[in-house]
Amino acid sequence: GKEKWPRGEEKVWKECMRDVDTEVSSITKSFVNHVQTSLARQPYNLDNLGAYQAAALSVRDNLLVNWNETALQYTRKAPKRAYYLSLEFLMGRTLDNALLNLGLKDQYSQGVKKLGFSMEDILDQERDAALGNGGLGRLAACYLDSSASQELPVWGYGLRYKYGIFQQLISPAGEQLEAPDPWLDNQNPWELPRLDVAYEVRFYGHADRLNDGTPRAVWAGGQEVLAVAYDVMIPGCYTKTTNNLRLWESKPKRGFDLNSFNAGNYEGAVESSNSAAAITSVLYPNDHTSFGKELRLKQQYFWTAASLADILRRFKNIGKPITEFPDYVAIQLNDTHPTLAIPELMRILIDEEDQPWATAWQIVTNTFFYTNHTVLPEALEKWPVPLLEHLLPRHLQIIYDINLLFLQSVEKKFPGDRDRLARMSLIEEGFPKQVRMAYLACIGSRKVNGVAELHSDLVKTTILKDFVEFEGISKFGNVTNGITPRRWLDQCNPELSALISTTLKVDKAVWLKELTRLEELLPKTEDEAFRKEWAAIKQRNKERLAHHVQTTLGLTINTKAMFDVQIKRLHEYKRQTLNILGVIHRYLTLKNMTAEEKKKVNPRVVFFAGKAAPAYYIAKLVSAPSLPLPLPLYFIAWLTPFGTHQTIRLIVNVARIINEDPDTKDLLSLYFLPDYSVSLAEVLIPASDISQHISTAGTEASGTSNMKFCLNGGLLLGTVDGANIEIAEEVGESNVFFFGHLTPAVEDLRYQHTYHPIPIEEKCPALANVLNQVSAGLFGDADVYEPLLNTIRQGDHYLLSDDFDSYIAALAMVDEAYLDQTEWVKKSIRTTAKMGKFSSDRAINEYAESYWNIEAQRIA
Ligand code: 9GP
Repeated sequence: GKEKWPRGEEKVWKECMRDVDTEVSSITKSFVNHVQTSLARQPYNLDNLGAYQAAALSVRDNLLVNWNETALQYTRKAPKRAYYLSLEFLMGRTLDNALLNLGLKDQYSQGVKKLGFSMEDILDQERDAALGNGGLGRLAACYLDSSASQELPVWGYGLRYKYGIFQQLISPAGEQLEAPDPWLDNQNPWELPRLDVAYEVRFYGHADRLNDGTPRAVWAGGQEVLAVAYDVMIPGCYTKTTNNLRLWESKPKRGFDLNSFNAGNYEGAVESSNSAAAITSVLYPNDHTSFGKELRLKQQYFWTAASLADILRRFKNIGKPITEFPDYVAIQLNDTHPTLAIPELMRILIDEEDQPWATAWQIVTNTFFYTNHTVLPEALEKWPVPLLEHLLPRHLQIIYDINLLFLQSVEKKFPGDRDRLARMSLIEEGFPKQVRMAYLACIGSRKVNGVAELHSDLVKTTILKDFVEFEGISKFGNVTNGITPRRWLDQCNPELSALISTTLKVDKAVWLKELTRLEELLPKTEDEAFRKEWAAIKQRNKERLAHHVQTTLGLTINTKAMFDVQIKRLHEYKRQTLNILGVIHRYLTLKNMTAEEKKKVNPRVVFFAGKAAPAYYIAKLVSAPSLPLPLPLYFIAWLTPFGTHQTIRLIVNVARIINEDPDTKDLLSLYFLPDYSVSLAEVLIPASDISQHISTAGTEASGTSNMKFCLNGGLLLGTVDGANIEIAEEVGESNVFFFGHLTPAVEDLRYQHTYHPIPIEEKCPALANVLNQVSAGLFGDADVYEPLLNTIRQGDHYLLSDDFDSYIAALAMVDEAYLDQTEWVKKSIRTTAKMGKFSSDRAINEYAESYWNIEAQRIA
């Protein structure tokens, strides 16, 4: 018979189960309880960190009430669920977000005040959860917030890295130094260790086909590692729905090897335990570069295998036949990183569930969905066949089988087209042969999408062109990225959020989930009092940023100036170099101006922040000259991140000179803010007047910070690229500042650079002059910058010399527009008002409806 539930007296259980605390008195009580018991501390020695921990634990109790309820209802109703597999979740801080989503920020602020603390100080104690590099990981975090807010049954799966993205320090000379990010050192109140949820994951060993008329094989031997679950609660905004982000930690299957220990081999005894723990020790700090490192492949398999085992176990509890798997499960592959899930599910279905090949393939190709986030060739993942064979021998067999059947069907459709077969093969010929993960993700998925219109078109016409011809266009779509307005407006810009609620005469609980209602702000562009209030909020946000810089770096910023911001990962294609060369051009121009002319100039403060991929030892400036010289210089810039390190160095050294120059310092200053993070972005974005998104056309898949700035009323200066294009469509081209060549021109220009180069002095004298000044040592360290400058003088893969003049012209248009403050503020209001499309709620609903086929579940 079925076990009685609950055990004991149901009445007693029910009486004791708590609800969410909403009264200030119960909030203070739970806070003090946690101080007393969970933290074992006394009221008289409680510091801000302790207060943060107590507040967090108390909020967590509330989240858990909803989280349990959500899990229970999902289990009872067994709706189709979606799983978002991402190697990165760039969550940032949690406390403020949780308080706002629960609608309890005011009550908690009052509560902690009664106990002698300020909410601001408490919030400031929290460390960012920085388990991501940039846009891709932050997008995953926004999608979790939107899934919960839209009451969609979506779980995230990722890795619990011991060290997140490195901390960036900038030496006085402008070098980026990297320190590890021990974010778990103070304990993490937001995670729940689930030591009971653990799976064994195998590596290495050997795979033997049974050859018994079935496709089955046995994979045995090698190393087994344990994946242990840590759950992170994801609260929706003003709803009970609280979803889960499950992060895996690697552990040795056995603590240590007793045989080695007994034989006196002490190092050997702990070796396997160390190598198991290493798998989830650190986030790879490169986006847009695939390195083919064994540890990275281990991370990918460890995570996909554990996640699939967990998803399968949950599916099996429903008691349906395995062929119905895709009716209950949709799995989203965030970039190619989780592509091994495709052969892994094949392996499980064939070797463990004893399914015929065709049935297994049918299940797989109805379960997975693949999002591509870049078309940059150096970012497209390829794994060397020998490495795969060594680490995952059974998976390589399966990949070969998938490839064989796939190429047979291509041959059938395009008989005799050998070139096509070679182009489309999952295996790239060469030394060594490599597996093309994007192709595997594509053919193993039900649908494929890019992340903005232009990018999705490029995916279809470039990297996956053959696959579109073979599989038909309907498999390929677009879901333009989005951002959560909870964190990126309500939380980071509370004054603007409050003004919007008053103006719209509706509670933020409504418009934050129906962001197109911002359009109702449009008539207010004509209301002078409103414009004044709008401008005053921007000004106070600028002062808040200045205060932050003053207290953290001891620098004083001119808050009367226009704030011009470029914050993102450093990368050649994002062209921070173009920006700093533009700053130098402005400086040189100012130096040549008369006092009279200067009076007409509007002061400008330029901010940069962002991390460069660590150079480790290969690409530090010392070793750069020893690189193989026959390679074109731009290619070296791809292979090694030294270019971006030099850009940081140039920014820092230019800042040092111009911020001290009495001729210009009131009109132009420049700051590189170290250690860019989600929390820093929350202070920078609301303070920006203009932000720069200036990638070479066709290289930035979408960009999402562009959306954040615009939502906060900052105007956009950018190229016709990624989501900039759709932002301009929404807000109107007259409200953005566009420049530069368009995507279709890029290839021709690159061809010209290679085969008909024009000396830069001829092609772009203004840029040549700037480069020559740097070479002449105006900012010191002339030799140091030479390789960077030469990538522009020769090759110029990212077309700085083609776009420089129009960039300078666009900057001048920004200056001009800013002089008319009334018009500027109107543009700013219009921009915010038209950003509704870019809510991640819209994006996640598109995935839910057109891709995953899942429905919202009301948690009563
Ligand atoms: O470079 C893209 C960025 O443009 C996009 O906004 C983000 C989220 O879709 O993904 C980035 N891609 C990667 O980080 C690596 O593919």
